[in-house]
Amino acid sequence: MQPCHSSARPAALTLETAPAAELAARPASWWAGVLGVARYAAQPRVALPDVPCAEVQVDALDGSAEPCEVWRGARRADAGRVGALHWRADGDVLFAAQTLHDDEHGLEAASRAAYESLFATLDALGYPHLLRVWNHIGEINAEQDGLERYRSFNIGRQNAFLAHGRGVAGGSVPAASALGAQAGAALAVYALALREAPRALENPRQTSAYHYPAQYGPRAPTFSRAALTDIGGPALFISGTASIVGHRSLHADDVAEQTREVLRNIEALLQQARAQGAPAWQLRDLDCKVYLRHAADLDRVRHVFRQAVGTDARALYLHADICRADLQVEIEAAALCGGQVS
Ligand code: 3EB
Repeated sequence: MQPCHSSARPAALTLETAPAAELAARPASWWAGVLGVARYAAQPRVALPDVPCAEVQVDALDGSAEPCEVWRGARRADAGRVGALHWRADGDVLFAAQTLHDDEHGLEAASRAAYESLFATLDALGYPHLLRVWNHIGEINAEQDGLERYRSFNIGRQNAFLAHGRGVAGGSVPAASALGAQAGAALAVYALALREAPRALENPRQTSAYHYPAQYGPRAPTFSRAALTDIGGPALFISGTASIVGHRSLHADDVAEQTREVLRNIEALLQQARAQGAPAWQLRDLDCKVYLRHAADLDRVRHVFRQAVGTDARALYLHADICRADLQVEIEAAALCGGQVS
């Protein structure tokens, strides 16, 4: 995946996507500036050289073998471990990854524990501001003890925010996504955090997730629709975005139309970012991940996506359940190139 093509001023944070086998051959010097890795493979594999690696147990859909996202900072990074949490940080940005099994005390407790140890570490290291969090939950739509697992996760997550005196609505919540993973997979939480607070964005087409009505679960999800920051250059993180308008899922039986609705939501967020002084990013400037509930939808979704974005669109297609049973597709994005946040 090529980095910025139009950039006077690239962010001091870069994203590269490469197959796991290629990374294994990189020399130690190459790893010095790496903050962390997310590896997408149904089966977790060997550890990387002292770099936090989120093992996300989902399959890639477009033939790429075990794709890995590599986050790189501007300088040589420090690293450490606190229990199950592994972090690396370069003075501006911290990457942290953690997996926790939820079989003993349940998913709500595991979610709360994951976020509590994340917050304790961020506060201690001086990177208190969550920028972007990725969550993967095995059997996310399954019911357990009378509640859908995604809804139990939301309770645990929100309780951790509250226990650490963090706001659960408005400008202080991070961009995020929450997707499924292989049955039996440990809860995987990985995140980017900053020394300075990013700007949270909401989508005027959608009810803020932290204000969703109780029909979607006893506790609302704690995330913003996007987060904008400037770390050497501008960077925008668009949360997992689904076919939701207001708070309702739309086009339940039409994955192509769901994809178009997602793209309208992402366009609306790019517009919000511009209103906040971000560069005039277009869809083609984004690094995307496209999550599909059904592998058989790949061709249909990819066709709509390429029609809208162009054939050189940068997208990784992953097979994962979406957090509402009536959603078939979700897209997230990052813009890391060019311009200036004024
Ligand atoms: C939605 O808009 C779709 O719980 O962290 C998207 C992004 C979704 C993040 C989360 C959930 C989350 O509600 C689902």
